[in-house]
Amino acid sequence: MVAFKALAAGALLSTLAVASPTPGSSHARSSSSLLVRKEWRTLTTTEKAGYISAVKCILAKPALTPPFPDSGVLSRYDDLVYTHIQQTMNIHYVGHFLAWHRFFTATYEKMLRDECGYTGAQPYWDWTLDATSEAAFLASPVFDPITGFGGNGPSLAWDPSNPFPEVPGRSGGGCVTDGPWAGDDDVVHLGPAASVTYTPQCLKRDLSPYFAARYLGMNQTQLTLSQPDFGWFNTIVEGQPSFEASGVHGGGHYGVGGNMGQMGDLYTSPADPIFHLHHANLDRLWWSWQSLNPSARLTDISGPLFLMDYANLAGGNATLSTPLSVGVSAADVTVGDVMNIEDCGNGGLCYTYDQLYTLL
Ligand SMILES: [Cu+2]
Repeated sequence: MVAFKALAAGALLSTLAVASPTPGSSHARSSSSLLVRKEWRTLTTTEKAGYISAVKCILAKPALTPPFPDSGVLSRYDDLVYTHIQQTMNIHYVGHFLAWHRFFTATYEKMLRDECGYTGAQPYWDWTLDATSEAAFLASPVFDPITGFGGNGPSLAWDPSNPFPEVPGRSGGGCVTDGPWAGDDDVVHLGPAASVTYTPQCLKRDLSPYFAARYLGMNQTQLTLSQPDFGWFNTIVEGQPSFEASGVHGGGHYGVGGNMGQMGDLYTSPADPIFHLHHANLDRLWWSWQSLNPSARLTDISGPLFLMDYANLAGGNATLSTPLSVGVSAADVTVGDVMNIEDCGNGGLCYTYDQLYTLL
């Protein structure tokens, strides 16, 4: 087990600090066309409804992935879940983890806009606002039954013979009982785990307010933001594959998905629409970190090409030339293509955030 040099350093402060977006570089950019991503709770009720109805639309649009026997890839939404499942072992615990997920959620945002008439930007979920206590987490606006994504599933016991360790503090596990997908037994078609054959499932959540409060607070966020280079930044975001040493990435996945919810499934996690709000905030945290020193950090990338290959025994490190693919939903790009979110040049991502994290 690696001892993180940074774990001793964190200044534990709990107030949210924000700043205006910092222009990233001199790339061609038209500020009028930059999409500005906002925090979920700051959207109007109408904007929230517009987003959720676009998600429902993309869940219903026919897939583009070529059919295969017993395919569970039925919708455009499934196209993205499918490519995430197929690439799971190549896009986590690697140097291009954040770049791939940045591209993934930007592709989803583009699909909602281009294919479902959504006019806003991808919202983010600033979990530091909710991880102040277990009760505050449970009361998060993202779980609102009317204006959010619904809440927890009913509590199901954990089978002690399951070899996978139990997520500490998990409290649900069943089908969500309120919100836009309550009562729908066929909202998820893929998984569990790496299964890609059609398996109709409800949306499940297994909230752990304990886990969320432990790993999604401002202290953990500040610890992440204070890292000196990309290698350390990415290492602290991802944390260790242990419930005793998570980072903010696992904090959101296991805080929402526990063991039995889709968000806690490394492969199928994008099946829960909250995935993209969580990953938008991870992306915002990376952009906040980049914006603290753009001249160095718009090109700073490192970390293994292969899963947890930190000693480079299987291969080299990710570079700006490392290719990224999200399957049928977008043309392939490279890590270098997604380093600057405010790049509105040819094929650039061309979005930004209304507020960034700052070092406290
Ligand atoms: Cu992922």
